[in-house]
Amino acid sequence: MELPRRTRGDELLKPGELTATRLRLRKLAKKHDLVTVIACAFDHRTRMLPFIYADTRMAPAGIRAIGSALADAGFEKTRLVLQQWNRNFRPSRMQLDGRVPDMFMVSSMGMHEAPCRAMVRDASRIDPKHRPLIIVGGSHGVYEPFKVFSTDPAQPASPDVVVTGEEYVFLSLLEVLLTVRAGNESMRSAFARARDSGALDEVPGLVYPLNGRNGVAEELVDTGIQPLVGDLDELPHPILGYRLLEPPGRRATLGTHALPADRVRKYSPISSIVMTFGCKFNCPYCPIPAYNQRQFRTKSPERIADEMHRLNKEYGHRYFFGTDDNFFNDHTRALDIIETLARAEPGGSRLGRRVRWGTEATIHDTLKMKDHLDLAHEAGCRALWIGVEDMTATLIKKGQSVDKTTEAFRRLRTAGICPMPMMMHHDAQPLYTRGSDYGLLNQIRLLKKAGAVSLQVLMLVPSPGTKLYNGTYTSGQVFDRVGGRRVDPYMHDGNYIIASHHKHPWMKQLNLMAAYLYFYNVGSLLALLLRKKTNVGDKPASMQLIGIIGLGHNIYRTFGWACRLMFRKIERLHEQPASLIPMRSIGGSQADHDLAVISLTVERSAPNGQTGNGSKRTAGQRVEHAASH
Ligand code: B12
Ligand code: SF4
Repeated sequence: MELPRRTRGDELLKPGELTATRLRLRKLAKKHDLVTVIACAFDHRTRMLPFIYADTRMAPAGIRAIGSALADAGFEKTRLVLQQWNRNFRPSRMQLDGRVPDMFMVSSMGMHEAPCRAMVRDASRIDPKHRPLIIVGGSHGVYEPFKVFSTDPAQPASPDVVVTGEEYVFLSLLEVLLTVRAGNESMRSAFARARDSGALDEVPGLVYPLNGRNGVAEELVDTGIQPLVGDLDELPHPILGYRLLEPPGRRATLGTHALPADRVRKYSPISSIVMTFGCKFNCPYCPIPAYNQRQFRTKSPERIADEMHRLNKEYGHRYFFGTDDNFFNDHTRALDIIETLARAEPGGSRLGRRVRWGTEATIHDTLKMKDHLDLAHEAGCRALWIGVEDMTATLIKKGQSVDKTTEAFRRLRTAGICPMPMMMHHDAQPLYTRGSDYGLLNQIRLLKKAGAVSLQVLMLVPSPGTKLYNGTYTSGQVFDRVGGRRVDPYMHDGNYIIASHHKHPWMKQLNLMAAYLYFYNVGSLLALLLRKKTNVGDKPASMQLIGIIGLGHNIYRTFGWACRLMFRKIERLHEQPASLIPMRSIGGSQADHDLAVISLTVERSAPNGQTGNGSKRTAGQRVEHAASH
């Protein structure tokens, strides 16, 4: 099941609404001296190809965006802690500006659920007199907010609220809280009063618990699907968030000062940058179109140029990664952006010469833009991550084929842009086929020939918020335990075989290794080093080196799992994960984020320390597959 859409015509905020909220908050901020710590949850067990470098060397945009929004409103006493860099950080020991923070927030993706919940638990140990208001946000909160609430009376720690939306939702929540907050009342107490008065129900995009006697949530109230900001120029400038980063270290506590501006680039040499959101395709394993409520949202070309220029000037950033879902989705707007970036001379020198950027696109749209790829190169574009998934379009059709992929890759290479294919492996695809292009290795050979510079191969795994989610579970495809070992959230990254109807799922695990080994190996590295330089310079050789090192991590982490799949018993799930705590909308009807609920029987028996409650779902479950972006 996908996230529901708001009423047609009401998906986007009115123009100027986010800007007006920011201005109102600036006025309110003068009366409130808030200290905030935001942590980015990161499970180090996910460190593998194809994410091995970007996962830690690119400070995530989500947490920075919320930090920027706070700083923009006037709350400069904010610190952003990345578990990627500070794995020993303990929220129970945090102090900033000599105080326990007023708010502690966690940003988390689904696969980082374990450290996210651990941080919430740890923060809840703070003496209730000083305990900060605890907020969880990020993509995990967007798709499965119920998963971060505890159902275990022995460990009842849960966040006070989950934000299921973007900056606007968070700032609206803050505005409500600061409006009711009296003097230097704690934020938790202001939150409780706002909740009890019904003021939170005016803010779509929240899920908050109503606690029972044992401290465990008895019910979750869902205020609905967020409205989206349509004009991304209304977002606070990303320059602000980088000033708030906690320096990397091994301590459990926070440093006195944030990471100095001149050291940001050392730890985050790549800067992710929001340019557009949304995609016109409708792949059944992808939650993105529904998340964006079928809208395509962009920043103006001038704003993008300004962000790149200022980030380059202030922090020295030269490499940018667009967080686009499909950058070329709207050809006119994409052309506008690349024309502006190619021409822009902020600060008196050509931006296209100072910065290098990459982003995501589809084969179909890359070919539509084929006459403008030289211009894209002039604008600084040097790499495109392309969701090819399956060159024969057997798995999914989105305008790709062997010929089209080959043509797109050749044109990109000629223009000096690296094609970075993202592939999906699935049950029906053999490792190798004779006389056809269907096999995984056959396709990788074609990609190599066509000039692919890097490779991503992920197995289709359930992904919340997608059309396929429900069926994957109900068909018994998803593993619960293998040889008694539970499939944990960190394994939902597409690198582990955790859902398969194949007779020998271990073969699928080995196929992934074989695919990477076929692409990344010393022979290919040497061949690239000896070959004469092409339009993409030495990038293919550098990617080979990263790939060879990364592959070591994949083998180390997943080989044992392959053996387990080979020899041990596989126990399967037949129902999708659902909230064990009853959820309701503010009007009492089905909650928008409780997508699984069609019929349920509540059975309040809390399983030990596990997410969820004892509700039994019998129908309408969703299952997801989403391995790719
Ligand atoms: C860039 C990116 C990556 C980069 C991340 C690098 C980095 N360090 O930043 C790389 C390539 C490494 C990556 C890898 C993976 N990714 Co990825 N990635 C993205 C992508 C394209 C952009 C993320 C981003 O920066 N967005 C821009 C920011 C501004 O938006 P945001 O993160 O959503 O944050 C906003 C809100 O969520 C909210 N928010 C965020 N944090 C907080 C915190 C609080 C307290 C509050 C109140 C609000 C809040 O406010 C923010 C501002 O609007 C998204 C898709 C997308 N378009 O968002 C997928 C996405 C995040 N990835 C996803 C997945 C699944 C993965 C992988 C598992 C691979 C896979 N199977 O697809 C791996 C995991 C790797 C790992 N070890 O973590 C999923 C996550 C789904 C989920 N349920 O959590 C997404 C959403 C794509 C999808 N399927 O829809 N990814
Ligand atoms: S997988 Fe890619 S092309 Fe398909 S809907 Fe998602 S973002 Fe669009």
